[in-house]
Amino acid sequence: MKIEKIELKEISMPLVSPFETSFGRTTLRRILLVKLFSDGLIGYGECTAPEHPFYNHESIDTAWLMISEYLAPSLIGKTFSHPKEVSRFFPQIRGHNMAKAALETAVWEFYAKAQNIALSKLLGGMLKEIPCGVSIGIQENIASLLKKIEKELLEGYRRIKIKIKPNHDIDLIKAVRKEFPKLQLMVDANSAYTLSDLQLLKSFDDYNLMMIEQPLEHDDMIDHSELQEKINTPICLDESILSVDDARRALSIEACKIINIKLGRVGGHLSARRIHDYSLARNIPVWCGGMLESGIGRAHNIALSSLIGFVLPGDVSASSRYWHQDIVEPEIKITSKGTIIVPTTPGLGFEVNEKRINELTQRSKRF
Ligand code: OSB
Ligand code: MG
Repeated sequence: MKIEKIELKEISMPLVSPFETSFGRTTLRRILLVKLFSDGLIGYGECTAPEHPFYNHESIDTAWLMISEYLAPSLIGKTFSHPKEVSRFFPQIRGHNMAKAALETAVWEFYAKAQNIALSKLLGGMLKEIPCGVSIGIQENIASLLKKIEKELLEGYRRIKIKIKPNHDIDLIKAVRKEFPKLQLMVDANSAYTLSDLQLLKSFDDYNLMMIEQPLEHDDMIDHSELQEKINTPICLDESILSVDDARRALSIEACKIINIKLGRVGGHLSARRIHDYSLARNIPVWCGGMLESGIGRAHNIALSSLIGFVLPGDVSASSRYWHQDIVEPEIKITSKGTIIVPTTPGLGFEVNEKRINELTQRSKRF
């Protein structure tokens, strides 16, 4: 299979409601889309890099640069027999996994279409529907957080994740727990704490949290290991895990008990599947994280989540939570059981609305 042409587009999509984490607030998503052409087929990928380099070192602008200057040119005209080979064609660039994943995932989608099978099937996914949770950003006050949780539970979501940061933590946890004693609840700090917050983090143990996601520095497994030894709440690593080697290192020092797998952060489907397989073999539960994706990235997340190790509900939820109108059809919906049905049609299993994409396009480039 020869990659004949690559198209890169930046689209701009306003979020239905702003999303706030410990590192900032997003109201408008700038999203980079990749379209690969070969043998009359198209493969779609999405770059999950955010607008600013606050979650990790990448931003949409660094990804645009990496893809245009290094990654896309290295793939043009190359022939491959399986998407596993894609990274071999990339130049030796350190990091920039989200930029790489945009292309890598597009190749998988494209290959699934060429084989006339669903991407989930190509990846080896067995689950027919996936359990879904929601990630709720930092709200104005506790009352609006409780209201939002109630609404999501009515929609059918099975687990609620709330974002916390210093001075926006224990009071929220207490209030949510009091209102919803049986709720599957977890918190995500996005690296907002240090070991000096040990007493506070230890106090979370009283609230039966499923896990605390990335409490400490994005690149510090040693401190997470020390923290995990001292608290009962399982630690889930997000930012710290960029590869299966990171997963191996983290588990070898018990820096976490759960791993959040994000396609962009780990560099694509091959790496995501390796982390999944490694964790599964060690009875470490994994779940699929989200980066406020459009329908294309979301559909990739659904396919990934069909692997059997994804036993915990992911941050993969319905299009309507993010967008007034998504760029795929039909929109991604959840069932009354709080699941998403894994599509069985070839590739991503959703139609891409090119007309809508064109309306949203801010810049584009062809290779
Ligand atoms: O840490 O999981 C995170 C969004 C942007 C950056 C980081 C994170 C998130 C989310 C949202 O939690 C997940 C989603 O709903 O897509
Ligand atoms: Mg997170």
